[in-house]
Amino acid sequence: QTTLKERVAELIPVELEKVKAVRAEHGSKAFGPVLVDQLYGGMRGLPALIWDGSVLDAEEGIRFRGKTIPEIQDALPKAPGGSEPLPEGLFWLLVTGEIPTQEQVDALSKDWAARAAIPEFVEELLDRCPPTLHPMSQFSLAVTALNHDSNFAKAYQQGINKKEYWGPVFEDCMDLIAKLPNIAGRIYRNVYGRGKLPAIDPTKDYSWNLTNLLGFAENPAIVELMRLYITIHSDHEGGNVSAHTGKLVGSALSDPFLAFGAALNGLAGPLHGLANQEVLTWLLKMQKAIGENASDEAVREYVWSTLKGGQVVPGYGHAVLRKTDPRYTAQREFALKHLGDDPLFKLVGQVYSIVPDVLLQAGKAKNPWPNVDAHSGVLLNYYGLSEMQFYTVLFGVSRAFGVAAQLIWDRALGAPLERPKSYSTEAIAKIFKNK
Ligand code: FAM
Repeated sequence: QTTLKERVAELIPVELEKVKAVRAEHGSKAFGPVLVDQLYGGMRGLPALIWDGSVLDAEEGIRFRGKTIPEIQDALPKAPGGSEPLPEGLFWLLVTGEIPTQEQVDALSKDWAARAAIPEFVEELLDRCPPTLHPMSQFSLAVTALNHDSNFAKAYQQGINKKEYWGPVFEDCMDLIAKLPNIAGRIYRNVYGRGKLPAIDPTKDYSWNLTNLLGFAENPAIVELMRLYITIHSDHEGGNVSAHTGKLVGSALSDPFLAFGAALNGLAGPLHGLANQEVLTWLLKMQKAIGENASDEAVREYVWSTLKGGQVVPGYGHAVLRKTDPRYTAQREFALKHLGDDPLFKLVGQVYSIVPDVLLQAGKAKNPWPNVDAHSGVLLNYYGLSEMQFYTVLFGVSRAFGVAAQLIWDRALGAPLERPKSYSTEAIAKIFKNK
């Protein structure tokens, strides 16, 4: 059985040749004009990055190495008796572009279980955090502290040939992913008083161990949800805040722990990963205001009051998508199978039938449809994981898969330091005065 590292080593020379050929043929060609508005408007649509792991189509949604979510649900190996893909297989696909065998996936589960322990000083760092420190701040603090044992940082200090960078970065990325369940589990148990962490079970897959560390693994349905959850939150092409931050910081040759710690701080933003938490907060506030089983009219009124209050409706809209997020649809299908007539699930459906029309009438949002966050909290809450301030930590565990895959390939392909040009408004006015 070829290991993941062996497969990557085989693929790198092939990929280097491919990139060289594409740049030789197209390197000096232009995409088209960059508009002044793009400099003020968050670079929407600006061609600026390369990433092969996933590509986002505004109409169709995400494709992981060319495959849609239903296609990977079909193709990727599953747990015995399970129907959701194992995230270990998704990581193999993101990194290699190939579907792994069950044995290769099982080998990843074992490798990550073997690497899962975190340093004692990091445990103590987390134990010192007040429960009032947001779980995402604790998460990025612990991940940054893992820099202490970074293979890449050590190799760089000892003098490593840049052609070899990808090796220690690969090791750091495997350690990073492997150590997140113990970090997430410790934060959850510290903040919500859930007692001592169980040991990692080396015979179980990543999602089972993560769910067990949180204290929910006795219910196989939530372990299946965790497999789906980690798979669909992993990567969303290269330009979203967390993926792009990881890439940018990694381009300075900060090791994967520093790069992913930075990515987590971006994910902690309410317009990005924190929407995961905000959606349930908003739904519960709405229920408190207009009661359970409220009429469509009452829900519509409440949505309007959110907008009139100058706030966003969390879980709706997207910077690229212009249709319902297939990550929302995948969660809805899971809910239809498992959640039946859960009142919050029904409320999510009712909100889905009302919000897009209101956003269209309000006339500002370019995408009135739900994104990945509109559904995720309701699923976790149904299984008893009701602490919504923790939800984005789970999003972060998953996003490590995409950020890590990019960091391996960026170093393998020699991606240079990222340094776009900034302008002053005064300069803009001068440059374009007579144009
Ligand atoms: N509710 C209210 N207003 C919204 C909106 C929403 N759901 N989505 C967009 N708008 C507004 C937006 O704030 C902007 O208003 P201003 O001109 O006053 O600034 C206007 O519509 C045009 O924005 P846009 O071009 O349609 O969207 P952007 O590309 O600027 O922003 C999002 C994209 C995701 C930040 C935006 O849709 C939003 O704030 N959504 C709610 C928060 C959320 O669910 N974020 C999670 C996104 C998810 F993909 C993730 O990263 N996990």
